[in-house]
Amino acid sequence: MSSPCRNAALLKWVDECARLCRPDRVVWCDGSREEYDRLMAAMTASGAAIALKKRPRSHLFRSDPSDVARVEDRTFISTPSRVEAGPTNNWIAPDELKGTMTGLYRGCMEGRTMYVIPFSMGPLGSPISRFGVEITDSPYVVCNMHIMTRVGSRVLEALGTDEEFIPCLHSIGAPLKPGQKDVPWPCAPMEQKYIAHFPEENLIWSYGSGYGGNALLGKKCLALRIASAIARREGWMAEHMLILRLTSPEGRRFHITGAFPSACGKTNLAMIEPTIPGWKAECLGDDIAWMKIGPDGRLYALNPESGFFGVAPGTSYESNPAAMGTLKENVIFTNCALTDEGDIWWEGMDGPPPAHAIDWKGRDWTPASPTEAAHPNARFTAPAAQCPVISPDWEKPEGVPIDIFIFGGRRASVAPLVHEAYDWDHGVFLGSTAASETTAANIGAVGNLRRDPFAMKPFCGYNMGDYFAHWLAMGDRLGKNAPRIFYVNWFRKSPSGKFLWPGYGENSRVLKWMCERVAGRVTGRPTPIGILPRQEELDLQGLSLPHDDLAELLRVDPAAWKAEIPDIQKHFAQFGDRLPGRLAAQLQRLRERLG
Ligand code: GTP
Ligand code: SPV
Ligand code: MN
Repeated sequence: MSSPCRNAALLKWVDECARLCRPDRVVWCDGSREEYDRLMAAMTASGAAIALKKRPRSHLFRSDPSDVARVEDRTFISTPSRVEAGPTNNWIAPDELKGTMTGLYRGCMEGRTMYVIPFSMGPLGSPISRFGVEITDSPYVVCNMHIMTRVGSRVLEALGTDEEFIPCLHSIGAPLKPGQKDVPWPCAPMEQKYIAHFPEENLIWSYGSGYGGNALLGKKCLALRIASAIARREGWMAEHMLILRLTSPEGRRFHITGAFPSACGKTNLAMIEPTIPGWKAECLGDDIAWMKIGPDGRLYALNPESGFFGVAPGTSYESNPAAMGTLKENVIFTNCALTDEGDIWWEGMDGPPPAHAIDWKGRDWTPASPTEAAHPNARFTAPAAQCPVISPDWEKPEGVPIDIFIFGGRRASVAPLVHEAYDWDHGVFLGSTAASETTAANIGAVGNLRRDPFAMKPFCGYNMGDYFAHWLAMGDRLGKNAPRIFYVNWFRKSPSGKFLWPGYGENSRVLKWMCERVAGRVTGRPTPIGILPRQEELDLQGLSLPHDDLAELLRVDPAAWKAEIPDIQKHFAQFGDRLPGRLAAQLQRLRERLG
């Protein structure tokens, strides 16, 4: 094994992993275009990938039908004591989990290649960035990492002889016996899948899945679960947030981050094309924000990723033209349908559905078929730099100063279109009690309302009660520089089940109201749950919205909110003495305001 690496700890770790996993060979990834093309060509030749005739350098993959999304039930925060992981995380003691997983890793790469991927989360040279190294036996993961992170020789150079990195060990868990034929998407059965985090030693071990956040370990594992634990220790924030710059007709810039649960609209809002005249939007990130307090006392946000791993179904020129513009070339599509012309398709794309396609399971499909052509969690992996509305400042090493935080979720009733928190503590209360219907981004039931605090339930690497306290402490440090906090719900439905709000580009109308609140131009109207827009404060010019729908979107029903209180109480109770008293006080104040 010849290696271009001079980092002693990295060499030692790679050697240990190779001895344990016993791959046929070890390859150090250089992150080059040639490497990507070589791996894609090999996967196309083997039948794992399909080269798309209609999109240059783009490929379609079909996963195993059992391996289509994150697996929250198989995701673990392995701290020495259960209480450090907290009530919202699965926990197994580190010794036990390492024992089990070492057993699984033994010989797990036989017949395969072990790839070593040195990567940076955040641009090289940024004080906010961190290095990771992923070891994987999946060439699909290597190509995705090329797009989602900064991979390669420059990182290895920066790692020098002794720079720190976060080790991320991944295996699909499907060794090949001599002569055994491979399948297009090898993976292990559900009960052998483990997505494990050891925050005390900044270590990630993932086994058995090749899909998305289970396998691209820079993303949820490093940039959220491990980074959130580091951020708490070091006094910064790692959040499941988009980053957006909005410029008013007068040229005033507002930087906005938004935390919505998985498949609840971050990518769409991040790439918004405002429908109101004169307002301009630029995208700085669609899934993760790392935020630090700058020398001027403001909070600066940077997207640690370099690509989008976005939900495909529902993406169209109508709903998200910038995403469609991003997808013209150099894209990996996973679990989309294949058209007879050699292009991809999914439900909700512009125009009529194709008369015939091959569905995500590789079967013939027509519009008359009883099942969807694309899996609901079908995704695209595309370079952020290709996005037509990417901000020229998206890789600015120090990030951008945040004015507005948005929380929200998918809720058919109760939560109005928008409300603003009275102050920081109230905003943290809104984030900590956020509720949303579950989506196909996780394997499990879809449409179940659950509390997903700060959209971080699946991604917080430590006790969520302590995470709430960390948010309060950050607010104390930020003081008057703290971003204003809003809560939105694009998903309120009529009794007949229709979305009341048109969403997408029209969400700019709500963003405009937020900016005008920050600029002190509108007063809003106080309600028991927070400040709502007066009807005349929402710019609805050019939008034909039935008056009754608008009234319903802005309605606060005290009875419905009173009915929420026992559930919030139960939600808070699970944190025991880790729940900050300031949040219990906020619940009490909500109760009093509701009368
Ligand atoms: P993750 O990548 O899983 O973290 O998700 P995300 O938050 O980036 O979600 P995304 O923007 O990809 O949206 C997921 C789904 O919500 C898609 O099917 C969208 O079409 C739909 N969606 C997004 N924004 C809106 C909106 O404003 N209104 C409605 N009705 N649907 C929306
Ligand atoms: C999410 O589920 O929030 C995602 C997709 O962004 S994954 O990377 O698979 O977690
Ligand atoms: Mn996400």
